[in-house]
Amino acid sequence: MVRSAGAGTARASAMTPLRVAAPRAENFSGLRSPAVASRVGVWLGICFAIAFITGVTSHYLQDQPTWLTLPTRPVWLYRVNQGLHPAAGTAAIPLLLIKLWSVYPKLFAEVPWRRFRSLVPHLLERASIAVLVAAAIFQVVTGTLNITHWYPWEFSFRSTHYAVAWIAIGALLVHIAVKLPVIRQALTSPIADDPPADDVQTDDAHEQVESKYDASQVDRAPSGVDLSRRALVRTALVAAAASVVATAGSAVPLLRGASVFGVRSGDGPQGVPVNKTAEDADVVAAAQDPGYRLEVVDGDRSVSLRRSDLLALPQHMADLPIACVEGWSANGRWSGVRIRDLLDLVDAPSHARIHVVSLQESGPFNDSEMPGEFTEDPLTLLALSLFGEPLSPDHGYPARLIAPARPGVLQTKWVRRIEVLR
Ligand SMILES: Nc1nc2c(c(=O)[nH]1)N[C@H]1C(S)=C(S)[C@@H](COP(=O)(O)O)O[C@H]1N2
Ligand SMILES: [Mo]
Repeated sequence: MVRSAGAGTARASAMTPLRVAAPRAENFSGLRSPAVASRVGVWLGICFAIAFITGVTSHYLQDQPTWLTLPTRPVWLYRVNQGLHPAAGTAAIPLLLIKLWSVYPKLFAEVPWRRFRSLVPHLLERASIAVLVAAAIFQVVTGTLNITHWYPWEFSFRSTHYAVAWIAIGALLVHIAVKLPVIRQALTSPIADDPPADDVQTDDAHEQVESKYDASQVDRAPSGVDLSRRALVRTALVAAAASVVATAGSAVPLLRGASVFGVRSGDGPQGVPVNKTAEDADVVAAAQDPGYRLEVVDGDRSVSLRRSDLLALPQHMADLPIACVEGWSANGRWSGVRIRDLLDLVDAPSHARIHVVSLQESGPFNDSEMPGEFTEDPLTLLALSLFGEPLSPDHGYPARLIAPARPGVLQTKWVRRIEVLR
């Protein structure tokens, strides 16, 4: 919108005919301000808090330390946790870009070299922000690439992403503590009434700017193009919401049609996505072998069962999701034998912890452990079928583990051995 010279208020300009003008660099400079940085920062902080809490939760649910009794209800616990985690990280991407854009001139702020008392806090603040920005970028980049299964690095994704999360959250808390006075001031005054950040170099300068500053000039751009801070913050939030909608269909069936960047949503045999196919896992022949036997072992007691023996045991049904650590998830209607019933065949004690081994010979997820709270649960099955049909090879034929509220990586496919741990 172009405003004729001297048009006083936004209301007046709204009545002038629309003409298109490209924004110029100086149109943006008034948009940079603590007002924008802290409002976008609040939302960014919320995203990082959600990503951190769900990330740490996922870490413990996957690690299953023996000192922790894990929840087995609600059955969708991990599905929701792991749907939120990448959604929060994805929403953070546009917010982070706008936040960095709005504060980067501070990089060029004057360093108070001669005033030692200001110098030390100044440099410490710069260092903490450098750590925060580096850690934040590292987290969204590695997280996004992990979802797409692209690993252009040597390090372990999971342990590095986890370690850097603590660095990021620590640096974020330091940043919030240091900035609290500025944040409080910026959030409690109207968005337009804040001096542009470009002019603010030191705290002393801040005061000078404020005194000579005319707030009414700032919520609109100086030379004609109508860009307001309010619109910028709104745009940041819309962009964040759009990124969530574009990806969250992997976990939220209602959004599937809209999720153009969603990975593995609803495709795959039997309507459930697959990360590792039978072919990738090199189990095609072993899974179809008529000599297949499931071994259940507790010390020197053991049983060996064909698939037909498993089908002859009492069958139970469970509606449980597969929820991958990458964020995609899907419900399945599984049926098969209760793990507890299998453990009874070898007189395993109640709440036995077990080790489950796949026909798959190599790969990080070819075995898993299951703590007692899951082995005792009536919904924990050695599944033989999905939606009323025998498991497809990609979903773990002849038999796979399925238990409530658990990360997908622990739902071992192509199970050949269940061993009680002592
Ligand atoms: N043996 C074996 N089981 C496995 C895996 C694997 O690579 N090998 N992948 C796991 C992961 S990461 C997930 S998310 C689920 C996916 O199950 P689905 O392919 O039936 O959807 O299987 C799990 N079980
Ligand atoms: Mo997974």
